Amino acid sequence: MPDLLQIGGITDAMRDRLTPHFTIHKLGDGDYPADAITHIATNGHDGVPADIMAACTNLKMVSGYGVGYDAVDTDAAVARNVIVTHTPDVLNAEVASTAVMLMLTSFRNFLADEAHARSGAWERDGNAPLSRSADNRRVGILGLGRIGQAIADKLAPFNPDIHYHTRSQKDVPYTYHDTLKGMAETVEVIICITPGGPSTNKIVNAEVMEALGPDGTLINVSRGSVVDEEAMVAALQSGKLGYAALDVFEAEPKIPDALKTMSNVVLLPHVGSGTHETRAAMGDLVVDNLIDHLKTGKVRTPVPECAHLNPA
Ligand code: A2R
Repeated sequence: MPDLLQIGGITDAMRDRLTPHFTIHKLGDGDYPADAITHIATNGHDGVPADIMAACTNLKMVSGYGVGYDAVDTDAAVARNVIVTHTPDVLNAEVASTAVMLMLTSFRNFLADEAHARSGAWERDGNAPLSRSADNRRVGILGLGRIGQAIADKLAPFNPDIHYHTRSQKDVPYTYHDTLKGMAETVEVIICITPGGPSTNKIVNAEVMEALGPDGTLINVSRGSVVDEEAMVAALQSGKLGYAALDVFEAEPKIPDALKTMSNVVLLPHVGSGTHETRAAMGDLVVDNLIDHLKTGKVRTPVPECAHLNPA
């Protein structure tokens, strides 16, 4: 059987489907036969470290769990005809739900309200303070792709005025901004849902956050690297940026301590796609790609950079 290197965890369901087809070597569980490895299963966080990619001289395919693949060097993979796959689409609805819930939680101040109810403060001190309505807002989506569109769709009942910034204008009924700063000056909320990697590194910088302003809300469900985290902490502390609701961070699982004490911030531990149902669908697609590659040489969901390596 071909040898598969497992980087990070896999579910029992994934292992059950893989074991009839592959000999699985888990990275970190002793030596693995680097020369024999033809397939790697990994995730968006761990990717494939450069030394492992180099050591696996017979590598043919990398199957990634998650839609983001910024932790895999696709140039190095393509140079060696290694096809890389990811798990797009199956998580669109879940990540969109996370983005919408972050927006609702931030605007309606539900975490403080919940604490007010739970702590007995309602009986002791009276009603909780009023919050901001999440309805009728000008919402800017940074990255209007598969998930960005799902977020726009899921927000529709809240009657938003949707704006977006991408590198190229899309055929959609929303207001396009060719600069992120221009969008930040116009909207009340920015929801980040671009890929990570060099082209989006810290594009939400101090200037953009100041343009969003003291009443503005920054929501990030993409990658921590998209936002200049240090500048965000400073902008929230000084009041130049009003609010933040974050599922992702620069150095996960580390979250800057300063954020943990701020009442104008909502923090989640990167759970955008983290439900049993969606993670099972992602796991199935990881395995489908691996088994299809083994049987037919063709994969279901190559990353765009590797699409030309997939047989027609
Ligand atoms: O710029 P375009 O026309 O390529 O539009 C893409 C946009 N995008 C960017 N927008 C502004 N500046 C950039 N440097 C930039 N790079 C890409 O992000 C497109 O509208 C969107 C990405 O859409 P999809 O490729 O369909 O990705 P999907 O499935 O929505 O997932 C987005 C990301 C993942 O890569 C994970 O990092 C994260 O969500 O969970």
